[in-house]
Amino acid sequence: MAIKLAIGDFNKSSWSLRAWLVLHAAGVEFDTQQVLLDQDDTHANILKLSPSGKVPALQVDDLVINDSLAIAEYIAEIHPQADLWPDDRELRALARAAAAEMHSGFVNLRTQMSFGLNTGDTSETLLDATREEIARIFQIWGDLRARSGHGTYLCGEHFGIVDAMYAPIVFRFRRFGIALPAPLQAYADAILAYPHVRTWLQLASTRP
Ligand SMILES: N[C@@H](CCC(=O)N[C@@H](CS)C(=O)NCC(=O)O)C(=O)O
Repeated sequence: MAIKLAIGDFNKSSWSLRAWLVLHAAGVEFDTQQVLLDQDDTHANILKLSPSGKVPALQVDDLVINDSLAIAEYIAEIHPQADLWPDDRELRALARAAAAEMHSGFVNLRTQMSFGLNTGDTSETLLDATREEIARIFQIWGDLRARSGHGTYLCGEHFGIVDAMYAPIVFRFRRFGIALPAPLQAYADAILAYPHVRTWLQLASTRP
């Protein structure tokens, strides 16, 4: 089986990071094909790899799956041993809801707090709507962690899809100097220490 993941720039493409993390968390061997974003030919180049004109896109032989969450679900199905969703049905439902809320929501936060891997001290005044979304993310993280026994990650000791979906938020909080309640800061630190996140950061330091 030939598996290839089309991604954007390491320091710009938060959706690519999510899919890339899920593949690594499941131990999938794959090639990465990078398309630079914000170039004159970006759209044409992505269309050669992704019918939606967006990255990430996963190619498995002649199957092309666009969209980070669809890729994550596909990988979870073919690698059940990777435990990408929690075993407990209720916790799994809440983890899926949290992943879906990230995927479809937080528009103000995503617009105002652009993704980036630097620790920049961006001092922009955040809109109330953005602050409300930050509070909602604290609530989601706190609730999942409380329900799963306050482990290292959102649903226990296992890095899963829900963690991959929120990993770019950790970077945004770091970049914009958002103060987190102590237990959530510990979670953010665990994400930053997660080996595959560190690999992404290393790759980002040598590539666009
Ligand atoms: N809902 C999609 C969003 C994908 C997306 O917006 N990707 C951006 C990069 S982070 C993109 O492909 N931008 C290219 C462009 O707009 O030209 C997903 O979850 O994969």
